[in-house]
Amino acid sequence: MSDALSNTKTATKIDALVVGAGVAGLYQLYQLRNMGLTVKALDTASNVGGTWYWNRYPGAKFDSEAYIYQYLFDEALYKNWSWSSRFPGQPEIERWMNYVADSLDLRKDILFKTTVISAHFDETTQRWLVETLAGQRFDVQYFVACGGMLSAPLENLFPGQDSFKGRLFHTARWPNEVIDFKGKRVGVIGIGATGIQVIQTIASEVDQLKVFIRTPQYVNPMANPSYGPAEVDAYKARFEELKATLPHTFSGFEYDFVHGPWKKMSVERRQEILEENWQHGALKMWLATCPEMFMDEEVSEEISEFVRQKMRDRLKDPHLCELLIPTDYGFGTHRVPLEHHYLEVYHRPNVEAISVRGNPITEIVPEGIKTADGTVYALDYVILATGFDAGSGALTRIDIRGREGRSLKEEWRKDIRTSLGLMIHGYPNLFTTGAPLAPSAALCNMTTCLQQQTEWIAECISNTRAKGVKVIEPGETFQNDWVEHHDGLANATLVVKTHSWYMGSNVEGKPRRLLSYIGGVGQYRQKCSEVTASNYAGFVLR
Ligand code: NA7
Repeated sequence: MSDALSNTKTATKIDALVVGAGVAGLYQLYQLRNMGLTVKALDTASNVGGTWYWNRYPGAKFDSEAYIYQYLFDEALYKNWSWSSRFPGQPEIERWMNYVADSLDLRKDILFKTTVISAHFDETTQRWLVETLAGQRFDVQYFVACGGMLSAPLENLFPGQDSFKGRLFHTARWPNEVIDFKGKRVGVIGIGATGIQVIQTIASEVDQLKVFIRTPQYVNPMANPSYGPAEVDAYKARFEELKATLPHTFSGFEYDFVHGPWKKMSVERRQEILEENWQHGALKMWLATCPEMFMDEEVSEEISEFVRQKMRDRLKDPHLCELLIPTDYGFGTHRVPLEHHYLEVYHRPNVEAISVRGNPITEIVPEGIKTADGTVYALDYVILATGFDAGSGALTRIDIRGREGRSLKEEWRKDIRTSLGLMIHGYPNLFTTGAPLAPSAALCNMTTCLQQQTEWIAECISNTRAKGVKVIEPGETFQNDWVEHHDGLANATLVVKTHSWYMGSNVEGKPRRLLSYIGGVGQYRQKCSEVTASNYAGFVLR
């Protein structure tokens, strides 16, 4: 333990500390406070929102239906908010998160502009000592990390970034100001869900847009109708139904696999289903066509080819098709972005798609982006839509030390292991949401899963306190069994063969493992409930 942390005299002593004031952190704070605990939430941001505070880049919006993304624990909270469309943009989502914080009177217990830098478990007191960047200290029984699955941006990727004469942005650290793109030469690196939203939004504004493409991306057009009073009333009337069904589907959305064995259906019927799901204009095509898409090479190829043809029909130009249509991995084996006229952007005369697959970006120079062949692309703005150190990054960017001084960062450098993504062996009373080995953002509608996880945590704390238990920690065997179960499911799928943040392969040196549980949201929930019902069998309670 550091000298600073060993000095507990100046530490604020409370029951629980929550990291993060996003979807998970807000609800976790609310629950723990309602249980009578003294609790504070800390956030680096200057306001609530988490993901929806940071990701204010042009075109940022939901890929989950708004009425599905809302919390379902409080009917009034749900019904007193109305969305303007099926997939609204970031400003509206940020307003909603502020509405939640105000409605639940959460602000009084949140410290903004406060970054947790370390959390050390003190074996003498059996409590966590948490320190912030500004030197504040907290002495807490429960350390609840709700820092987000996609919150540690990959910002410093290229040598020479500081030398760039123009402005350089990472999408997840977008400034809270209007950026004028008129007359600007802009380079975007990355075509994940984020890059696509940026590109389709700014293409018509900029003077020149250069898109640097390493891996082609399957896309699915978004249908985004506006909502008037009739539509709003209709989805609000489904509150009870949504509450009853969402937690039990494969992905926490309202749709699920319903068609039975894929190969038993006729080719015509399969095409009909694909067309229907395609026209649905949401993530249904990906998350509710058939489970075989994730397991069976033939089915994967059939569905991938359907999507490729849709893309060819729009792109037309063979060169663009070659650049932008994936051929070496299956549709849905990583996140499928929704888009709106994105492919058509490449037909604009001011837009150029540049493949950096065999000719990687080597550095950022004062004038712009330089590739391995020596070409310098002169730019005014560089936009890094380069993603995140997902799942583990929010936790390893904090110096977390468990029993016997073990370092989470060091341990996860070798192997990323958790128990249900909710706790970690060796780290008593550390609770996590959106962490590896739970469904999380990759394979779940985020709010469905975060509600379930924060409720499990609150119940665990309540149950153990009621029994006079001070400390709970998953046993090594429990954790090994969970990792084995998780890997068993993951390794039977095609997802583990595809490069992406899902596998941690977007971060150099990160151990490769499917970060999200692929057994389904319903099954995950059941397994968590079984642990609770068994009075935490396999966990050590002291
Ligand atoms: P993603 O999905 O991780 O996408 C990052 C993109 O950046 C992807 O196209 C990468 O190409 C590209 N990238 C990263 N590094 C480089 C370098 N060095 N050169 C060229 N291209 C690079 O992040 P997003 O922010 O779009 O989305 C993350 C999640 O947020 C998303 O899945 C949703 O759940 C919400 P690559 O594929 O690695 O070749």
